[in-house]
Amino acid sequence: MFKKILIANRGEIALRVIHACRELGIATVAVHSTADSDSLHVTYADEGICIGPPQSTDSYLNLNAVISAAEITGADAVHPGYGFLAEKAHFAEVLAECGLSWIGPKPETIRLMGDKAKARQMAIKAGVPVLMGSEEPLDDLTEALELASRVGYPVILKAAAGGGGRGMRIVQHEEEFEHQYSTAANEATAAFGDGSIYLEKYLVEPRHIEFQIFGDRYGNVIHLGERECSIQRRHQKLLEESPSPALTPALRAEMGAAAVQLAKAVGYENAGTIEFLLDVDDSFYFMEMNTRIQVEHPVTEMVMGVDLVKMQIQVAQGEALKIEGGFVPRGHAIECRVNAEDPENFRPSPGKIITFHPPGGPGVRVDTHAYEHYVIPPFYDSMIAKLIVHDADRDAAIARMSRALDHFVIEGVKTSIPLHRGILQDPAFQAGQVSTRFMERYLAKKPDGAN
Ligand code: MV4
Repeated sequence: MFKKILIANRGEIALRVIHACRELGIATVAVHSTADSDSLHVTYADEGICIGPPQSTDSYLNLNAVISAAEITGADAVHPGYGFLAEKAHFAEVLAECGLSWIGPKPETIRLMGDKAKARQMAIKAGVPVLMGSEEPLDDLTEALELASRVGYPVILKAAAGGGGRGMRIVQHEEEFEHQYSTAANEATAAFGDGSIYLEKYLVEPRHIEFQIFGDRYGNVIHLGERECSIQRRHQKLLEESPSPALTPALRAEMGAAAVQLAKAVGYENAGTIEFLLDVDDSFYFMEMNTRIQVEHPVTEMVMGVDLVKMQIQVAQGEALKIEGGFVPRGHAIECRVNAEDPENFRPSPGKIITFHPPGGPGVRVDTHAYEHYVIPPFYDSMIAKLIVHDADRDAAIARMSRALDHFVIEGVKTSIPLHRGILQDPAFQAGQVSTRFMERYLAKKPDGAN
């Protein structure tokens, strides 16, 4: 059993992990940059240790500094949160060499699923549907052109080392293929040091639906339902909900079984997410797997009545998943990501928070590291809070979220709260008619951003 966990992260997720550790009776070590000395994750942890200057490459991404902090403080395990070192297979390997436990999937699984072309191959092998496209990375223009015409335009070129929207190129017509192909390969080499690209049929207006999966070291794998994540802008999610208004119980069962099948095929341990694209005709296709706890995990926690971070720690300690009785979804949950940014142009709005009154009441949860007089440093992500609500059904959850947003007072910095208010009032959103194109359409209708 773990006695002390080092949290290799900052912000709300570092606090979230501290809450889980405290409830399990496990001591915590916070690491922080010099810009985060006054951060709540440092205050709430049992110990805090500075690991470097503000730039994350010199602190939160500096694996030597993080591992030294774990050794100095006598931690026996590391929780990476999301972002930073969460999907760095090498970091997990070095921890093992130092005799430290890693709260996450096996390094080889992280590496395998981090290669998006290999992940696609694994999905094919596991019998999980993928879009028409290449089974191997493309290595020759003529061959790629031939494949594209067989698949039919539009097609999408994706970097194997990309993911989450990085390193993608859409090709509408054959005439632009050669240009897009060489641009994609060059960009992938420049950005990732790996020019491998693969090709898929491009779906014009899908939904992004992801399944929460969980595995233990005894081969048990379960899914905990899905999250509807179609409301994004520039591949940054803004609002997520569970369940998806698009899924029938039958489709959920089918997609959930596919997700579990793939996770089992790769021997998955700990928390993970299988992302699907859902087409307008209800056909679904594997897109990517994320080998970490995600920002939007609370909507699953609210609907399923579980603590995913505690579960992560328990399975990393060698406990078996508790699956007797199964997991029964209840009601509907929505999460709004509150970013310190200008809702008109989405530019970051760091600085000092003058007033901070989070909402409360039944079915309202606020995951945040912010507080009155907190100074948001300019070096990191602009997300300062996650507002999550739960209620009996989708309409009730929307009403509860609208009320909670109205009662969330933040002064001193600009936030995305007005944008969320606007989204919740949108007729298409209220009808559950969302797709990856939703924000594009919404912002075209409301050029002022919201209100
Ligand atoms: C796609 C797609 C359509 N067809 N692949 C974006 C993030 C990365 N995980 C893959 N992405 C997409 N892949 C095919 N074959 C559309 C997207 C996509 C998208 C996906 C989810 C949420 C928002 C999106 C916005 C634009 C494009």
